[in-house]
Amino acid sequence: MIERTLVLIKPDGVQRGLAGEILGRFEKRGIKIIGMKMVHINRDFAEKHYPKDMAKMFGKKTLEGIKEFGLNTNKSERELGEKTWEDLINFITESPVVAMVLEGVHAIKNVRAMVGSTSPHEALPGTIRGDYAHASMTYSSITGTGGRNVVHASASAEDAKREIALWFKPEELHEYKRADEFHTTGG
Ligand code: FUP
Repeated sequence: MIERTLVLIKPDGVQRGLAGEILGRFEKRGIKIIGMKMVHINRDFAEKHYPKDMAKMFGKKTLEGIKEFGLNTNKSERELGEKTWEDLINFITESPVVAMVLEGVHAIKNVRAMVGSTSPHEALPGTIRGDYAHASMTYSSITGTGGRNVVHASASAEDAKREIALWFKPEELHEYKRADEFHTTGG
């Protein structure tokens, strides 16, 4: 039940000076940081983290958002998706991110819950995205600003495995005991 998950403090989070605040939230919850580094990734690497086939899903979501907010577009679902994906790649490569591997009981689900919904306008107060961002993904798609939702967290066990292997070498992950482990995980 002890899981590992990948978290990124995205360029907006780092530029806004939120890195300490964000990683403090995980630390205080008893979730252990077992790897951490600052990296300025290039486009090749970004395309591995966010594969181009995501554009299809972005196109569908963007079109749904445009309809939901009573707006119109003359662009196709495909055009919208590809543009949103390009904006995301530009955003994630614009400046360094803080990458970390977190470990804890049901860490994948727990961390996702702390991060909140993908679109900050739907993220609940108390979550990271709900406390530090507010613009919708539809707004970022229309304005071309990239999905500035402060953090990334692996969505499933399969994603966590793939993403940890992409971002960290085995020797960059560490084993150590936290002083409060007896209380947080019985360790
Ligand atoms: P999440 O699992 O919360 O990271 O969300 P997704 O996998 O659905 O999307 C990955 C990233 O793409 C999000 F963090 C933000 C960005 N995104 C957009 O920029 N526009 C969209 O319409 C949807 C997602």
